[in-house]
Amino acid sequence: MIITFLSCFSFSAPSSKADEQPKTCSSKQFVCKDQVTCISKGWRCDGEKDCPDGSDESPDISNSIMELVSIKPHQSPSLDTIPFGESFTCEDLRGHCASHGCEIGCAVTHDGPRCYCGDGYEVAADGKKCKDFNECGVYGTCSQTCTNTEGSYTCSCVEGYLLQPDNRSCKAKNEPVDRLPVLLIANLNNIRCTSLSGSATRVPSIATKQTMAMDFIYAEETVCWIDVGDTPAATQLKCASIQDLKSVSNNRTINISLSLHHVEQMAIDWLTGNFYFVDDVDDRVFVCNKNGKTCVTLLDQELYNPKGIALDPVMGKVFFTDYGSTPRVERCDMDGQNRTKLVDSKIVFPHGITLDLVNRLVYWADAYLDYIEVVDYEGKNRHTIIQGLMSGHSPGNPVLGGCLLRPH
Ligand SMILES: *[C@@H]1O[C@H](CO)[C@@H](O)[C@H](O)[C@H]1NC(C)=O
Ligand SMILES: *[C@@H]1O[C@H](CO)[C@@H](O)[C@H](O)[C@H]1NC(C)=O
Ligand SMILES: *[C@@H]1O[C@H](CO)[C@@H](O)[C@H](O)[C@H]1NC(C)=O
Ligand SMILES: *[C@@H]1O[C@H](CO)[C@@H](O)[C@H](O)[C@H]1NC(C)=O
Ligand SMILES: [Ca+2]
Repeated sequence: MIITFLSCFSFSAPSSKADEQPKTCSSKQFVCKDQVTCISKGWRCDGEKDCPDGSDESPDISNSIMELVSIKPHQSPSLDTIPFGESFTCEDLRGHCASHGCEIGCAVTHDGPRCYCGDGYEVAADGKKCKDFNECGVYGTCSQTCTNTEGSYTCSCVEGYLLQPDNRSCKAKNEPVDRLPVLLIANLNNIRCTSLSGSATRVPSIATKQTMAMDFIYAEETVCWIDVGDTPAATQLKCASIQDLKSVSNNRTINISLSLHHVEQMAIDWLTGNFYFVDDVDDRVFVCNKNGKTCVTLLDQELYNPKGIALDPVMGKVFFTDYGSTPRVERCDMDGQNRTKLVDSKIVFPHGITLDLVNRLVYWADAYLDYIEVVDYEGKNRHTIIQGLMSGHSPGNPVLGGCLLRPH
């Protein structure tokens, strides 16, 4: 909720003043009566003369200075202003507030005086007192665990993660410490391991044909990918071990009884070693066991172009995207049961999908609407993370498939 306030509340007056005298004032500034000096709008009616002619404190201050100020209820007033045409004087404003009985701060709005509170507080139900604002109720306050406190909040991290200097973000610990985070990047010719720190350690690359999908089993230091061949039979699931991120070994093909030729994405259940695939031509989601001998189709009804897949083996959930007549983000159990729509509005071309396993959130990218958004496992609390990220990329471009090696 945003409450709009009229300006002219008592800001504490900054003592420094602009040396220059620009002829055009920005929308956040007040033009003094001399028509030359620009001062911060927050300096008006604060009991201190900031304009050379004192017009910012003039008792007959004209309606030209009256503007609406938007503030969030739990924050101090900001200076985002909208023109507002009613005539008040500084005295009027102070008079209105004097009798209003605000605990902390008062501002005059077109509905009369309104109280506001400092950072970390919001106006209580009586409209006058201030009470703690629950920051943890706001999406994105902390990257993992949030604890509300009186007037503030604290963020903490789950096991395996370290709180960062911003006191809000969590980063995976390197455990063991000599196992550095690595980015795997697949392109037309190889899968390359790149050190995230940019250090010059020699990291191996695996020669491939065209890699369509890729995932990593952290505990086994194994990367698996689909090598697309010219024919369905030549399209194979391959895996290789990258020991200590130094050498590639146990380079192998896993024979899969179902065709992988049109598989868009895959995900490995690191608890069972099962492989999950989405095929956007045969329009199905299927799963194969670790040795590829047994494959089962999980879903093949009401799927039009399944594109992305992500797993939460601990919760036993599969998440996937589908586009076509009704683009969607969906969820089901790892056996295909309990299929549930999470998102089916404001979505056109959902592509990649990934999970925040700690906070149980689902992120997906829409290549047409050009956003990355997030919902919880129930499809609620939807937010836009990035808008306009992929401008310039067309959905058909071979986008690099990267995946971060981190403890699951
Ligand atoms: C994080 O918390 C520490 C200890 O409470 C404090 O010294 C530091 O200033 C905080 N950092 C930020 C960015 O708020
Ligand atoms: C993996 O095996 C294939 C075929 O055996 C071989 O062509 C390829 O070079 C091997 N790649 C690595 C990185 O060992
Ligand atoms: C996979 O199939 C090929 C022939 O189709 C066979 O030569 C190979 O031994 C099989 N590999 C495994 C691990 O079964
Ligand atoms: C999933 O389905 C099973 C039975 O099919 C049921 O017992 C369970 O409560 C369902 N879970 C959810 C989250 O709907
Ligand atoms: Ca609080």
